[in-house]
Amino acid sequence: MRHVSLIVVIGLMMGSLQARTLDKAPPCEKVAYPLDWKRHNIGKLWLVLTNMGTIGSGGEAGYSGLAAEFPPGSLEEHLCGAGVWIGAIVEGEPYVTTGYEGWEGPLYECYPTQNEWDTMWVVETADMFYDIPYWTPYVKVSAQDFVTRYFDNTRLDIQYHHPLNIEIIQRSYSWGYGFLQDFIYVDYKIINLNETDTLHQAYVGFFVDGDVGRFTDPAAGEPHIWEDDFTWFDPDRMMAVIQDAPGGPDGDALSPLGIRIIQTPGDMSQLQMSFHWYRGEGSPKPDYKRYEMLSSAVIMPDQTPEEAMDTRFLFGFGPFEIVPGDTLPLTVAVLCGDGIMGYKIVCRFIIV
Ligand SMILES: [Ca+2]
Ligand SMILES: [Ca+2]
Ligand SMILES: [Ca+2]
Repeated sequence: MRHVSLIVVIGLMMGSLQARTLDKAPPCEKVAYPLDWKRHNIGKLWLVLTNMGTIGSGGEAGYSGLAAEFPPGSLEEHLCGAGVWIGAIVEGEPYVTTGYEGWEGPLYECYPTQNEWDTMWVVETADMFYDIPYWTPYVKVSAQDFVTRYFDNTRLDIQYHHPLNIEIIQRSYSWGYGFLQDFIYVDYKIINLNETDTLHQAYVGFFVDGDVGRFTDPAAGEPHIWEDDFTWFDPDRMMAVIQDAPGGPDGDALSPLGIRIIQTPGDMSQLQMSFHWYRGEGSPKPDYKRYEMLSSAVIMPDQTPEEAMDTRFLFGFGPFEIVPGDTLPLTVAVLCGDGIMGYKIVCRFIIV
């Protein structure tokens, strides 16, 4: 469930106003940043992504509606909001860039540039040439590719935000047949833009505030689907999952939602993973606490259905060393399935 502090809202408004004042030079009345969202709608998981590092949470990019509906038309929601986090040690200090954080804020720390083409590119036709300035020529890989990029140093007016100086190129892709319909792959290329600073002991994380259940009235938020969810971790599959408990205000949801590591550089069996679940009030802040959680190597015991609540989790993995100019590439999958058995079958077939 969303919780936005007034201070953060005012801060964002002021940031936006300042940015607009500075943005008088460009020829047309464009917005300060070309924030954008797109929704995968070719398979059974209709998932929204943005050019801000968020998964599902498209509010600032102008999206309102279901964030992760499975199956289409069911009104079964799975996400309040999620986002990629990158933490690293720079000159001895830990910093974390948060694509989305749903409670303490800053809610968003990643933005595209002001170039009008820095929106989300939709690539659905094989024989077209897509002149994506930072990825050309672009060759499509699925039935529906979305390509975008953002930076953690576009906006320097975000309170409490200390940029790592990274660029992230993001590509999500999906298909519309067989078990491939049940998940979306997301590639990230995390580029260290610093001239001299290596990002030491870097960890990547996914913060997921899942709200899982079937709405009757999504606009009114009825019923309160978020009140009876629980999270669990599968270390063998390198996957963190949120699931609806049976009964409760929203009855029985069909599908859980999981985030699974598919590919990283190096020996994946040596990855150090962490998994924490908590209520909104338990959200880590400031950056050094976020970094501690990302890098802790602690796997909390699974939450039981009896412990179901409005829960959220942080799933971290690393470490990586990213030298100046270098790129850390990785791939995750966002998964749903036809019931918990269907979900486990999808996990068995997914390509790792
Ligand atoms: Ca629920
Ligand atoms: Ca339920
Ligand atoms: Ca939740």
